[in-house]
Amino acid sequence: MSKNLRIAIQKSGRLQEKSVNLLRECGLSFSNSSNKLKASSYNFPAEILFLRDDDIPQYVEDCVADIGIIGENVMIEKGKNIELIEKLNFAKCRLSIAVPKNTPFSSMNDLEGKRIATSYPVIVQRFLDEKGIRADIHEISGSVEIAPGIGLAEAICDIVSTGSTLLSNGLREVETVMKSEAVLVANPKLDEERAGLLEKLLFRIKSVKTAENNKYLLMNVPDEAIDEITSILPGMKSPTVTPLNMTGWSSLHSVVNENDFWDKIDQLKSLGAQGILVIPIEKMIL
Ligand code: PRT
Ligand code: ZN
Repeated sequence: MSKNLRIAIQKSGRLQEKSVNLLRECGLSFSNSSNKLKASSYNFPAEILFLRDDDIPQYVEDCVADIGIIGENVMIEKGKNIELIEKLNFAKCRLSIAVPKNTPFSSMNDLEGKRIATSYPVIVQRFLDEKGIRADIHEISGSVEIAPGIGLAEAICDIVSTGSTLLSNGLREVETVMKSEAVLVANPKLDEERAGLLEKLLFRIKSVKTAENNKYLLMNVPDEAIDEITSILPGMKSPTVTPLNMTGWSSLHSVVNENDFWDKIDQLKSLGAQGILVIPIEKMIL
């Protein structure tokens, strides 16, 4: 009997929806009802396991799941024997040290001998060791941001994304310990069949990621500007140019990266491009 790739994703929480969407964009269809523990994909040999994110590293190490999607912070904190396969570009955040907003802070040395509340004791301890600082780590599992207010700690180390939780609790971010995003992890010893399935899925994930980072551009350009526009919009090979039913004008199609998107648009406008349409790309196979 041929094997399934067992994929562990978060059952509910911040990673859930995007993990499901990513797998669906990779062409896996499966039912996603919140009370289920697992679901089979109808059209790809995969089984999706819905778990708490904290448990995923252990399950992947133990071969209960072959691969999983978790935050990099959880991957590092758990320290299991699992492999980081691909960063996934969502659930971006950072793990930061914060102190009450009126507490003076000039460097981590100010935390020598102090108490730091966190849900990430391993990562914080490693960070303190690197800096040569001795502090007491108080592990708490939730609502870390209230620790200084109730006298449990002088500082905290927690996940920050917009910063509004810190702000509303009268805290100030003073040091970034690590950056994190969702990552695909795998058991390092997958058998050949499952490693092949992972390879196939990874190819699809990369196509989805590339597509997300690129836009399809369509515009009308004066013929005399085509050469210059081609040089700033190389596209995947070179742009497609077709004549318009109007002398001196053509339609030009190309692909542009999200990172320098607005710069390119400014350049195109100054070269006389008109009627620029920007279209999302669903998949991009390079
Ligand atoms: O139930 P389960 O154990 O599966 O879920 P969980 O409650 O442990 O995790 P969940 O769903 O909260 O987060 C899953 C992962 O999302 C984390 O491990 C991070 O990798 C990532 N992530 C991204 C975040 C955030 N952004 C985030 N903002 N995780 C938590 N937060 C919390 C943070 O703890 C703090 O309370 O949001 C608050 C800060 O947000 P801002 O926007 O106010 O700064
Ligand atoms: Zn969790």
